Amino acid sequence: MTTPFQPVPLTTFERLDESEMIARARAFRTKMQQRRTVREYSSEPVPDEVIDACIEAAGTAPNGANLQPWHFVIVRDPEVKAQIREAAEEEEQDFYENRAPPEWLEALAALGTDEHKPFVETAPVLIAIFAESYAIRGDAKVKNYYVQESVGIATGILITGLHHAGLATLTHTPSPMGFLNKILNRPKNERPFLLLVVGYPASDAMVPSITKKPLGEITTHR
Ligand code: IYR
Repeated sequence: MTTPFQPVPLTTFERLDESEMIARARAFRTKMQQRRTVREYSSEPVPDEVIDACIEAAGTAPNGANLQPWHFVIVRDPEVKAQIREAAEEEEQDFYENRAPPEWLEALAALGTDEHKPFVETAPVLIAIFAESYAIRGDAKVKNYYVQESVGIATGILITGLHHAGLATLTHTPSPMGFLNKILNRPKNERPFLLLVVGYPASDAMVPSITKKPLGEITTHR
């Protein structure tokens, strides 16, 4: 069953003056330069409306064949957070003690991360992001395309939206993350992509002293 191509006029594109474009791009850059990954959270609750609107924004992401291969589980229940923390710390302990090669630990040294993940319980919201490797329609498996790219772009929009709305985030990637399917009761066509920790920073939150590569280092003109 193929859906026919039925184009409609583009009505939402906003053409701006060049000066306005430059001003907006620079203001956006400044805003994004203020984003920091936060590992110390206040337990203060955050508005549901903010989370919902940002997830709806994430759901606008360009994606393979518009199949929208993502699912977001919003976790607020302290008991579920505790289960996730326990499972994540178990994997992380094995990672830091046994599985991580020395060069990986060396690359992480400047971030000060370790196997302890108190933020999983402290932060008011966790968003577990799942990538649908395939969809299920009736009894049939339907293939999805560019799943990693699609979910990665959606996640970027989500992180940007939450930052823009005044919340801090942490992209947590306990590895492997299969425990999220069990705890959150998600089907096996969904693979855990990332656990996004969301909330307000603790009043005394500290962040690593790191910098971003300058423009000249991340670009080439041809
Ligand atoms: N998943 C581990 C290790 C870790 C890996 C990378 I790459 C980071 O940028 C940060 C942490 C952890 O969450 O501690």
